[in-house]
Amino acid sequence: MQLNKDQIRALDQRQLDRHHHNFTHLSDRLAEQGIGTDRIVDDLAAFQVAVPSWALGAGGTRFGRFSFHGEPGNLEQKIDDVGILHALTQTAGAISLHIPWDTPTDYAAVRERAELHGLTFDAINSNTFQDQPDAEFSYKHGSLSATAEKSRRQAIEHNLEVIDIGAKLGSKSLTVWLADGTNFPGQRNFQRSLLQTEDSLKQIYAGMPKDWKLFIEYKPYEPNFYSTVIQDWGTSFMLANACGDRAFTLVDLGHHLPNSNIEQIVSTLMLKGKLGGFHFNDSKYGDDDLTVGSIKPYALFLIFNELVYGMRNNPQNPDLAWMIDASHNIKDPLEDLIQSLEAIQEAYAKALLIDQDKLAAAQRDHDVVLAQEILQDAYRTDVRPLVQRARLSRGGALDPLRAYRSLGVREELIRERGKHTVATGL
Ligand SMILES: [Mn+2]
Repeated sequence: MQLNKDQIRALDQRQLDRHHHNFTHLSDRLAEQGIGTDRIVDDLAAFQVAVPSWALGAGGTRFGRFSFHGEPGNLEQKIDDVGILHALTQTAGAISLHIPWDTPTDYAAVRERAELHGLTFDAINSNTFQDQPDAEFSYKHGSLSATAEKSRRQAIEHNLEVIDIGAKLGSKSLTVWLADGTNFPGQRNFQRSLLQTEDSLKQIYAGMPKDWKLFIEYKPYEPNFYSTVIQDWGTSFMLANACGDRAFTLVDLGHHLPNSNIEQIVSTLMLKGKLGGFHFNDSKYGDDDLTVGSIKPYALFLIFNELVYGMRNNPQNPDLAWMIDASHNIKDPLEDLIQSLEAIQEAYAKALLIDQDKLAAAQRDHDVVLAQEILQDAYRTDVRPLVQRARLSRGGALDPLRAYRSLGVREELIRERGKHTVATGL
């Protein structure tokens, strides 16, 4: 299924007057504060977030999985789903593949399908957190950190193979997330595990094409509950430094202990030029993988404030690879992703409203109250007309969720694919 711009434009006609009214009202108000909207709209229109191939079906927990009808049954259909998201939102211009769940069989066909939807292939993801049916050696006791040389070798080879697959699709980066860790004190030696991991990552890094980047993701716990080999940003940062200039830390919003100051982590990494990728989601307790902005929208805004500051002031940091890493247990995955994309754009727009010069002056004057007011004034602004204008400028829908429903996308997908398809993934 593919949506075309005419369908979307026709749907938007009735809402256009209201949008113009709201946009004019907001830009007049912002102009009074000396804030121009042109650049903000351009920045929003240029902001593209990758959708992972494993997030298009129903997610699950270890207790169960409730299938969603019309799920994509193969990689081509997953690309179609991201194409639908991109047509509506104009913000999901890339897909991030997971190997082996989505190993292409016909590369030319897969590339062509993505091109048809205007999609590129972003960071590719390896998987050493579960054993594959045809695997010779097990990852039960670790992969890149494994004491068993054969398991470790297999994990390194797998990552090198993932790089080859990504290269054939036009990806330029590999994301490594390790489940390696222990459940009980004494189970393994911390230093040996870390050294093995560093050595494995260096071998993978050496196997990347020269224009590729390596993203090292961290997570404090789960699936192991006593220790994780790469448990925090410091460990990831250290490993990235050990690998070289093209290795970076990847921040996943859900991969922190409760109340961690993620905006400060982002700030430090960008200062050091080592923030490579960013995974969006939201959480209440742990790695809950909930819809972006559904639980802590103010924290998301504060993180975006640091990201915007870094993007403007830290040329030493590369352009970031943005991705939504969420799981959709009870909502239609496409509706959930539309909500996430909207939340990301809103938080970004609000951060772009912050007058950084005024903020710097307030900080210099130790005017704590004013500094807080500057942030909160931006946060309290209803920026949706700006986000709409950015989407409109690229041919997206004014209201993607409404368009998704009134175009009957899910119904059409169920007609095409049937009720009982199950997408590979988490
Ligand atoms: Mn992630």
